[in-house]
Amino acid sequence: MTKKTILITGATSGFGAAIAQLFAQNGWQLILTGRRQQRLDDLQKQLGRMTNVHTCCFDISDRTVVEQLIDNLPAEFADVDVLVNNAGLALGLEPADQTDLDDWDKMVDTNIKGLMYCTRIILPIMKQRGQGYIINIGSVAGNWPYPGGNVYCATKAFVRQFSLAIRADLLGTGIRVTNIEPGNAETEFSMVRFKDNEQQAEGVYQSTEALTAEDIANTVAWLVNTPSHVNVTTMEIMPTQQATGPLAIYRADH
Ligand code: NDP
Ligand code: 8X3
Repeated sequence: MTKKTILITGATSGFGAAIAQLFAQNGWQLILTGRRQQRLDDLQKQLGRMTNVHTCCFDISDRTVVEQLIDNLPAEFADVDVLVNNAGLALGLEPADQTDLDDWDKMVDTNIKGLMYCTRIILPIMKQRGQGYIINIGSVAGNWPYPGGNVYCATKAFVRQFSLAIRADLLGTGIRVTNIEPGNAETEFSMVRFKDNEQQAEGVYQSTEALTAEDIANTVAWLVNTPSHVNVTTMEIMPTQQATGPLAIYRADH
């Protein structure tokens, strides 16, 4: 029987790496992307013992390179069954008037444009086959803004609305779309956000029990195994130890 194929962007750490591991164990063949060649080589070596693995090292915000991905796919990987648009990042937690504009650009280029490009190149393959599943990794940040979240929150709100809107386009095609919206999860996310400041990054997970990358991988596997007539539109997943807070009120006398 032909193996099913999953394309995971940002497979070199965190959620992406955990999804790759789980799907390899479950007998899927993998297309794995990221910018760190060494990590991709390590994944190829490790997971290649279990299944067929094709790795592509590129920056998803580079449209030309993303467009070449399809042309360079070996024939046996061409029928992509599932695309997990996972690659993404937050940079900084400063108030909007103090942020580095380069950080804003990078979040928009990666979380919005990169996700758009990957979706656009894969959709025709799925449409032609009359099946497929796009799983976007949004965030609670797309629903619940917080101080310093500014552009990161906005990029994840884009992911939510884009997911809903392409579902509307894809009605009748057999292609499913889900936006997973995780809350606090312990990965390299905070080291990236705080630019390798370990103390700040560790503080995010201190004295609480965050989600793990495996929690999200299990969620992706569960979604993919739902019957093809079922489409889970949105899934917000928080750690038990996380909840929304009250609206803030500024009081001039404090
Ligand atoms: P990690 O930092 O561990 O992983 C991020 C992945 O994205 C890496 O594999 C990285 O690979 C890849 N990536 C980042 N930028 C680019 C780029 N320009 N081109 C290609 N690949 C890129 O974080 P997570 O696993 O936590 O994050 C995965 C997704 O989950 C992100 O979209 C994030 O916003 C989202 N998320 C995370 C939450 C959390 O609390 N951890 C909660 C909610 C959502 P490389 O560096 O090799 O390019
Ligand atoms: C990551 C979760 O709350 O740090 O998307 O934005 S949060």
